[in-house]
Amino acid sequence: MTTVENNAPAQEIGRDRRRKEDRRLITGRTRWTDNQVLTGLLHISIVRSPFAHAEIGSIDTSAAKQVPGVVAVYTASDIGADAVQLPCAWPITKDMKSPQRPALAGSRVNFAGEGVAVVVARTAAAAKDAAELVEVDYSELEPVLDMEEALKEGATLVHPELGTNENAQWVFDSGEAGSGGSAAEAIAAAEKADDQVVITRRFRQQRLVPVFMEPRSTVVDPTGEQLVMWSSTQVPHILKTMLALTLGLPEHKIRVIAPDVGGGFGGKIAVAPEEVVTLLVAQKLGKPVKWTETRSESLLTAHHGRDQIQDLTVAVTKDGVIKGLDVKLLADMGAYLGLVGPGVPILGAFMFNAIYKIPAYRFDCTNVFTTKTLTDAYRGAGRPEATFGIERMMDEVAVELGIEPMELRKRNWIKHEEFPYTTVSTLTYDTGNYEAATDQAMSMFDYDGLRREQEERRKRGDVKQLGIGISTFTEMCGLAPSRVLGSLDYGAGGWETASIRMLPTGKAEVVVGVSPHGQGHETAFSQIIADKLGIPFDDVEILHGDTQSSYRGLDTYGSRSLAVGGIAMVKAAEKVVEKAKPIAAHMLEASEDDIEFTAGKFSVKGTDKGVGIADVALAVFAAHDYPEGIEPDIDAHATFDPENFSYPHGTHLCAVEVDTETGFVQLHKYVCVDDVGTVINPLIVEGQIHGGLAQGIAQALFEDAPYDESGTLLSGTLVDYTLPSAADLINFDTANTSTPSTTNPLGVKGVGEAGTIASTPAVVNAVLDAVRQYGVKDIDMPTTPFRVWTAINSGKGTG
Ligand code: MCN
Repeated sequence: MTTVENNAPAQEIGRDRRRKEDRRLITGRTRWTDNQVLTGLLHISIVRSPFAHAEIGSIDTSAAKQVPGVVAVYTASDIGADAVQLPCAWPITKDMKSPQRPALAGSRVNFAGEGVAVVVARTAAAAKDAAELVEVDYSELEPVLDMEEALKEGATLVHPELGTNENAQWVFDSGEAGSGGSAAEAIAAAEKADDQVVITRRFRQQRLVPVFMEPRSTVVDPTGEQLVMWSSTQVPHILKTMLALTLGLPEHKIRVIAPDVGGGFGGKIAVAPEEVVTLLVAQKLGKPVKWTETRSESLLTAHHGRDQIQDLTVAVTKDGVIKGLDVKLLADMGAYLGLVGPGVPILGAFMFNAIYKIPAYRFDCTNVFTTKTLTDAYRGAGRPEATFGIERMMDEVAVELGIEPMELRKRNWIKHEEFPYTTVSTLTYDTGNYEAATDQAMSMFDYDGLRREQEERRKRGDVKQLGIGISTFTEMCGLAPSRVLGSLDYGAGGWETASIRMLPTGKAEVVVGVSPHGQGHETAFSQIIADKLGIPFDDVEILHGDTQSSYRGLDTYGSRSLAVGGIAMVKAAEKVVEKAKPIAAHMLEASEDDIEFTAGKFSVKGTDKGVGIADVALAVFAAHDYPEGIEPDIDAHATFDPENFSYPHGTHLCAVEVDTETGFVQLHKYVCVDDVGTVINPLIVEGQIHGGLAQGIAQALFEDAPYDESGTLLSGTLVDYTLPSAADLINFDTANTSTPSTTNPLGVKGVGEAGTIASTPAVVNAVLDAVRQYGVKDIDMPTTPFRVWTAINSGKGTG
């Protein structure tokens, strides 16, 4: 891969630019939220419950108040934190049960780690020391830990006032929707037919923690005309509006700044209780206040991801053609509802049918409250879970029917000539070519060669057995379209905005509504603007993450920033050119109809007369001589709301070596070929895929956030939560095919979640492929050496 240095001439789109933001990000020259220093800044530490479920009796703050440097100690009611209702923006059904979620618990705690009091001090260290001295009198209640038990009659209730532990049930039935047949009928028919079988499997999605590099941090300054909040958030715009709605503050008096943010992976899509507590304390004292979490606090209280039980049933002909799919999910919400938590499993409803032509489909999801940390979006949100379910199932069907697993997939997938294709779950996939991506992946992987090697190792009875795993995937991303999200009862639209400010010297400031937390937006977006305005890459500045300069936006998640925000930029650039054209014509003393714009230059057709866009920007600034009836202004603003999602897809192939004596799984080879439509920056796309793969593989092999029987999180440190390092992974062989999206003018599809989605089932399928010969049927994730060893030795598996 070649890398060009900055300042090279256009064509920028498609070029491997090194990320211009990285110098500042990795050399400490940036300002993270925790680096904000304000005069008189106070620090807070939150006192957290060690119990999963308990009544709060008295709280004794006297010892904490004696610690030198402590300014105040507040319980929930002292600052009104118990009366707050933190928002959930995705009420998935009209009668969804929604408990009150306070910023600090007043009378009862519902998960270990929930805040009950806050210490304010002159230093962060004093606040932490004093927090340990706050005495809380708890009366323990029974924890609620198991989703199936929680739904039984007579179960202890997390929120007794709701009368149930069920948050909501959400059902899609293609028979009723008219997008396919009845899955129940297809399954009943298959049970009777000689040439069909019915296969049922249960899979578990363990709990994961979106471990971002920069822990969450918030600074609130209430001393100016506006209340200013800096926060390491993914959603500064949503946060601002939600703070106004939740706390009854005038929205125009709030400014939220997300400075450089060190990772989010969905974990910073929130209106966090700690953000609200920091604000309430700052308001109470009239002083700037900072909260920065410790790593353990982060693992315990920042929202978790996944945590589902999936029951899948397929009806399939004996030659491998799927006739019907029934999916029943239980999704653990934890103790409260996060910003979009209830909707996360529902996103999966549209993806269980994946790239396959499934004629009948039913999806039935029940969200359940337990006394655990709440769950919400984690990279892929709903789509990795669905992809795992269907891709594990495809392998199970292949084994049952004795059909080669890739061949089985081919018998069911949508062929490239069938696009656009409307699926059984009602989405219309605009473009894709599963055959092309798969052919390339198979040849890069040397699939046949590895199958031969696998056979030889089996025959020899090697200690290290080879397993080969396949996963294909597609995902709906680029969240938007507002109309579709609206039909899902999602509380916000899905549009995105961009403004271009042309400076007198011909440079462009581009203000965007999305904001990065590691995705390289400043580089990729500069490439787009450089091409569209025909100005040098280095002449573009991307401004983001401050609701004062970017007053309208819906932020970054769902791999939407390019496919939605990037298009708003293109539209704004087109408007700049449109506005500049009459002025250029005037400067060139030509008719506007005779002017054409190419590579940054307005020229008179058929002549060599022309002016650059920078000349027009200067003329507009000087504004001595411009056409009648035209404003001296070529700045532009645009909003884009696509009609459809974008649908990246790919084929991932994984080979693992399983040590049959120890159960240790070593990655042997990993190939993925992804189709993300037009690629703006191949280097960034590759980086996104690599990061996604690391997280998806980590779910398969390493990460887990389990609770003990008292409701205590067992992975509250990075010693216990097994985040993989580079040493645990291998070099990935990645490549792209491209079928440009027709839902946006750049033809792009999102990439931010792609790697995470397909990699988990590819790895688990590979592990099982290695050990099925010992009678193993399934192994729960993560497939740790202990689980693999136990499965091999019991011949049953742990699933
Ligand atoms: N890109 C491109 N060509 C394409 C698609 C994307 O050049 N065809 C570039 C984009 O210009 C952008 C990057 O790839 O610089 C990712 O783009 P996109 O797919 O639009 O995703 P978003 O920018 O909206 O990022 C969100 C996505 C999500 S949902 C999670 S979770 C995630 C992810 O991005 N969290 C991340 N990637 C992450 N990367 C880092 N380093 N840290 C996180 O927390």
